[in-house]
Amino acid sequence: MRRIHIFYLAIIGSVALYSCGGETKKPTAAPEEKPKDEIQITEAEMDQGSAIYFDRCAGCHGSSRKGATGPSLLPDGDGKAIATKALGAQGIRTFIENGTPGGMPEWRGILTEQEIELLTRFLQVEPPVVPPFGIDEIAATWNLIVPVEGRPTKPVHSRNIDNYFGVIMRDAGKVAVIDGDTKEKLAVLKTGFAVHILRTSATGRYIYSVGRDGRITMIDTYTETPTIVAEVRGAFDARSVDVSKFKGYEDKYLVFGGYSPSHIVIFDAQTLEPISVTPTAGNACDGDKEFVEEARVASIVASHTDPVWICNIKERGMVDIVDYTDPKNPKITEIPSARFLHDGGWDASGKYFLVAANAANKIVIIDVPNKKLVDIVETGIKPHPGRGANIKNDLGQLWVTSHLGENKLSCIKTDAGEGQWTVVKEMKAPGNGGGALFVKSHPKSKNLWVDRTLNPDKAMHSVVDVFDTQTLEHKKTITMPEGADGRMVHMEYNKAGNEVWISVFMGVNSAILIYDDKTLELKKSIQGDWVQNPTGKFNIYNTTNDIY
Ligand code: DHE
Repeated sequence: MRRIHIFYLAIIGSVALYSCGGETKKPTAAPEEKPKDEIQITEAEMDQGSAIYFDRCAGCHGSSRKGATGPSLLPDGDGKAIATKALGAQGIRTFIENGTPGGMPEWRGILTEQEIELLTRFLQVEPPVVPPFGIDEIAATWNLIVPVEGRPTKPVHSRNIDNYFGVIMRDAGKVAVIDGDTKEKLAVLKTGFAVHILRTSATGRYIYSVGRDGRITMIDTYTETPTIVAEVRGAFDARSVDVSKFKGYEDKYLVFGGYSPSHIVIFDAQTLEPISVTPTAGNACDGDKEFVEEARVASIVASHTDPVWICNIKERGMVDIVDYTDPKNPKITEIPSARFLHDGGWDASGKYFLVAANAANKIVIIDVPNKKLVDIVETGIKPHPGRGANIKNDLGQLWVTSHLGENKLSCIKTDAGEGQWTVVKEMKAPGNGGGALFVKSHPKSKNLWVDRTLNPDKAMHSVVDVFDTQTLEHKKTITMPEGADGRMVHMEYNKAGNEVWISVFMGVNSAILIYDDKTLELKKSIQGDWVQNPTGKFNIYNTTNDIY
């Protein structure tokens, strides 16, 4: 086994083993002489390089650097992408500093000079190996802080839980719970490293967070102030989680998708005790041509119409429909689609799931009750919808996606009639370039909001654009107020659908901005030392009921 990643070490409590050359070596006091052309990197630098890579690069290039949305980054190449040793330090630096038109952000100004220099060496040596992390290792991390019988049976306060917002403070590894009615901060809870998304239980009582360290944290909203009642780690690296929402299974099971190791884990949703682990490695969607070991679980959604979750297996391009009626032995129906599956959401009927196959520039449409592929539709360069937005106008019921790789919003008609499952309208925001990550709307609103977070131009990434859902014309570009600084990211409506909450992150002054959805004027800016790099915001009612 080669050197083990610092994050893996933290969990398995192992001894650091390290060799760039491929053999197992224990670090010794006297460093070996290395040939002149061999990359010089110390063990401490390998650890730091792993940490930076894990945090910034693994999402697109794969935990084991074998490539996904971005190309592989292996010293000797993989036959598809250029070898990092051949690219050399200067070549690697050029990509890191400038990004690519295909959607890789420019990291100059985000990573320090020391971090960039280190990555240019780290990427030229062999990547670390992922140690096993199965049900026993998962169970060993399980921490039931408040057993079910120790929890209140109904809310012990009179607040409106439906309008609570869970807000991710990414770099702080915290989740803030804010009362959406009063805008008061109720709790700021230590969760996991770089929390990625939140989901709420079918009853709306619990909030579950999942972080880049694969840690799930369960928050109870019935207590006076929201409290952490259980936690567990499902993998070394993860992005998604959801709960059982079908009638009769409310708040019963939780599903977790591992990036590394790549597997689906089912937990008891009341306690987070692990029930089963199913590895996701297998053949890619285009037949038996390629066996994919690192088959990461990207977006997950829970069906309201059937006892199933939809788990998207990124590198394999497989949509897995996971039947949870027997959670120890879940029955999985695999639907081959396109690569690389990333983010997606429900159409307005809640019957069809639409997911971005970002490397193919396509949206995959699945008929969930009938467990079959409806269509695969070309939209634009690297679609990135988040969960998408459902709007209705003269063209019919539409599901909208934004794009990372170009300035385009695509509206796919989802209701029956002429043009169903085709792009019936495309829009552009003012200015050049893509970089959009999320779109959002609400059934009670006539607005469609889109961010441009990863656009390299500050004038673009510090604003969001609003379109009229009826005319599909651009209405307004919203700039952030004085005192806030950073990139605008991710919109979320309140329960009533008359306010939009937006995060300002990656800058000097983080903020949560609340806009009036009618006047498009700023109502409130939430700032303070507890507001640290906020990213996703999840209104309890909207998240529980998949309103977007
Ligand atoms: Fe995300 C959703 C993966 C970068 C903020 N992100 C998702 C989902 C996946 C994913 C698979 C869908 C979850 C679901 O619906 O079940 N994201 C990844 C990556 O692999 C990637 C590209 C790189 C990485 O290393 O993580 C990445 N994401 C980012 C960011 O840089 C963002 C802006 C800030 C951050 O957390 O680092 C970011 N991603 C989000 C948010 C959502 C999300 C806020 C949920 C959107 C929603 O409304 O559901």
